Amino acid sequence: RLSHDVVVVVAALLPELGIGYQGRLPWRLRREMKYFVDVTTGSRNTSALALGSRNAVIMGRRTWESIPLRFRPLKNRLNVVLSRLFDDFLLNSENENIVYSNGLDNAIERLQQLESINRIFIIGGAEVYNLALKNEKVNRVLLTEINSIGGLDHKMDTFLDFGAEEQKKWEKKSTQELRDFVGENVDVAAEDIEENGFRYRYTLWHKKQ
Ligand code: FOL
Repeated sequence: RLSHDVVVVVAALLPELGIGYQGRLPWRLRREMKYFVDVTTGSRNTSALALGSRNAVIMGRRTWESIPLRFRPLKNRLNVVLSRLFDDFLLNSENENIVYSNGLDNAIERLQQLESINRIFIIGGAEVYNLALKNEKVNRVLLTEINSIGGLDHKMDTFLDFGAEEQKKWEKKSTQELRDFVGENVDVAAEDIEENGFRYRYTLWHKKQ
C-alpha cells in the first residue's frame, strides 16, 4: 500500500454542523458511540490485528481532556494527543498506547512510517478537524449526519467547516461503499437511526481527484 488511509471521524448536527457545547458533545447517542468505537478500533478477527497492527486515533489536547478518565486512552487503539507545547513525537514512557505530538502534519507523517499502524483516524475537536479537512493527506470523512427530531433547538458553540463550499471538494459515497470501507463487523443500518430525540445516518466521503 502506498500510504495509510487518513480518515476524519465526526458526528455533526445539521444544518449548522454543530459538534460541541462547552467542551463536550451536545448529545448522548449510545448506538452512535458504539459505531465510533467499532469503526476506529477495526475488526477483531482480521489478520491485521492478529499480526499486532492497530489503528491510531489523533485528537487535540482539549478532546483528550473531554474523554472520561475511565475511557482514556481509548482502548485497542494508539492514542495520539496534539499540543503545540509538546516536543515532536514522543511515546509516553509509562503507557505504550499514548503518544504526544506537536502537530497534525507531523503526527500523520510519523504514523505513516510505522508498519504496525493500520488506519489513522482524526477524532477532533473543532480546531483539529478544520485543519484536517484542508490537509492533503486526509482522504476520507466518516460523517454522522444528525438531525434533531421535532425541530428542537440544541445549544452549540463549536462547528465543523464542512458546508456546501467545502463539500464540493468531496464526493459522498453509497451505503455499500461505506459498508465495504468499515468492514462486515461494523453495523451500518439501512435506515436512519432514532435515539434520544435525534435522527441520524452514517455517511462516507472521498476526496475528489
Ligand atoms: N465521531 C462520531 N461519529 N461520534 C462521536 O461521538 C465522536 N466523538 C468524538 C470524535 N469523533 C466522533 C470525540 N469525543 C469518547 C468520548 C468522547 C469522544 C470520543 C470518544 C469515548 O469515551 N469513547 C470510548 C467509548 C465510550 C462509551 O462506550 O461510552 C471509546 O472506547 O472510544
